[in-house]
Amino acid sequence: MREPYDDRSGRARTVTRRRALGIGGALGLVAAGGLSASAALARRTPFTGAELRSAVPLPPAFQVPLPLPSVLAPVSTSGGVDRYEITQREATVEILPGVRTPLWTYEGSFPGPTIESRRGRPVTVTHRNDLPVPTVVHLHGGRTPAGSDGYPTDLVLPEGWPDAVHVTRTGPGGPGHVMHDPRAVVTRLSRDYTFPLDQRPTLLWYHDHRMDFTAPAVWRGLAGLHVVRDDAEDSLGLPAGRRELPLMIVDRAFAADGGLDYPALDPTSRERPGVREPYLAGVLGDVILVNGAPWPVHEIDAARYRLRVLNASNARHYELEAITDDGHRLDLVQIGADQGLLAAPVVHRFLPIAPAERYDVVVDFSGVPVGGRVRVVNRLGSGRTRDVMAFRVAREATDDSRIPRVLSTDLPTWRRSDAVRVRDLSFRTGRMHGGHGWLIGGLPFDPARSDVTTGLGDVEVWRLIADVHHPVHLHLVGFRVLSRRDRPPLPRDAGLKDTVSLRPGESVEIITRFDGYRGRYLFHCHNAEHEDMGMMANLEIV
Ligand SMILES: [Cu+2]
Repeated sequence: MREPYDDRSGRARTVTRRRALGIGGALGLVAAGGLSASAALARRTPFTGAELRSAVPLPPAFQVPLPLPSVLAPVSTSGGVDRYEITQREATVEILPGVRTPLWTYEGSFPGPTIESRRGRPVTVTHRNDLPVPTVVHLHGGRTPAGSDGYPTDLVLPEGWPDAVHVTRTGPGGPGHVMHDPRAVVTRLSRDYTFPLDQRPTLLWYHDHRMDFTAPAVWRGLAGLHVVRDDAEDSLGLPAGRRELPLMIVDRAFAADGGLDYPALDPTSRERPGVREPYLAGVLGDVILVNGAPWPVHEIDAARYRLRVLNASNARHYELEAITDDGHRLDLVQIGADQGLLAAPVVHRFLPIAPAERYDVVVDFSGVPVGGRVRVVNRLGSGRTRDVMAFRVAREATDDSRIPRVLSTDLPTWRRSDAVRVRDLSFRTGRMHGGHGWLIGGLPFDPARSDVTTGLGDVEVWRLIADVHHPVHLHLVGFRVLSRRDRPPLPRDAGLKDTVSLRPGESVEIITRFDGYRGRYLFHCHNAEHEDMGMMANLEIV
């Protein structure tokens, strides 16, 4: 196992351990020894969570072609608004060759169809829920009015779902904990989500965000991409067309019947949330899927490619590197972060990516001989989870793309002195409703409680501190990383972020301005199991 830490040197310290520590041990230590001991322990673990083992034969790596998610056609473009319709429904899909896997999908596919949009041109998506459970859609990274942001209790109930059940919660600690949210706006069968998309161009993604059941719903397939573009970005000359590839990376595990395995306490996701004990810290799978295909391969030109990478995994972290078959490592030239283009490119030899983070990178394959292969590997994986995908260079090609030295000039330049408030927020394990939970500031999520209230337009500094890995995500606003471990941010913290990866024991300071819309939003850990087990809080903008 390696200790992933310093990506500035490009060298990770290598430590040998008998085995990865289970979270039971790690959590016990958190309870017994507090943060510092758990941090010392967990710093050696490359992940937070426990891995499921698939019960079907797995295909060899780099055989299945990389799928590219289809782009959804609008049903109407009149009145200055693009209108789309998406049906959420069960579908059976062949993910592993020869294996039929039932999924919950957007429009029958995993990933769901991609929505392509332009900055400032509103999009309305009518989601129809034909699934057996309530759903909620959140556009991750979208600057969206609160009514369309997918608050976890703003449910879309399926036909036949009883009216009263959606406000009753049976917590992981047992039945009887009732949570009522009088502000919830519940609809039946369908809901229109309106996205103004008045924001920097970037790769967003939409996924389920239902109270207590986000993790199993996303695991079953409720995730898709949404790209925002504008003229300024189009004019940069970056690799485009078929040389721009979205890469949605997830891990999954497969049960003996071909279905996705998931350690839910309630496999129907109807009443009882939570997962079995060994998986409380996060569910990891032993199969890596890119755009829904296991360890795929993609044929390319010997040219530059723009790779728009999203880690849509529930809990797995990656440190991606691109290695040729003769062991040569290709530079990953980062041009964008979660919330769009950087000011200038940042060159990485490998790139850590936490759940929900996106990195926009350009890789130059022109030096790879025709017939050569470049593997994308995860330095944090082991065995089969070390491989992610491969590119096979199929042909020589001309390439008139470029990476400008100046990518954007519109990044916010908030200074510490602009902040009207500084908040301390801890992300730690603890007790919730008599059972295990994940807490922010010592409290599990409660829709009825006010956690953070801020004024529209206020600049704030948040000091975040973690026990184990927690990727922290703010709805509505992008932020900049001010410091990490009281030191300057790392190269990968560049640009405008909406999710920041906290390593075990780490503190990170972020700065943002709460603008756009008033209303009730959220911030939370994007380890989906942590999120379902309490690690969410209200962000009220007044
Ligand atoms: Cu977390």
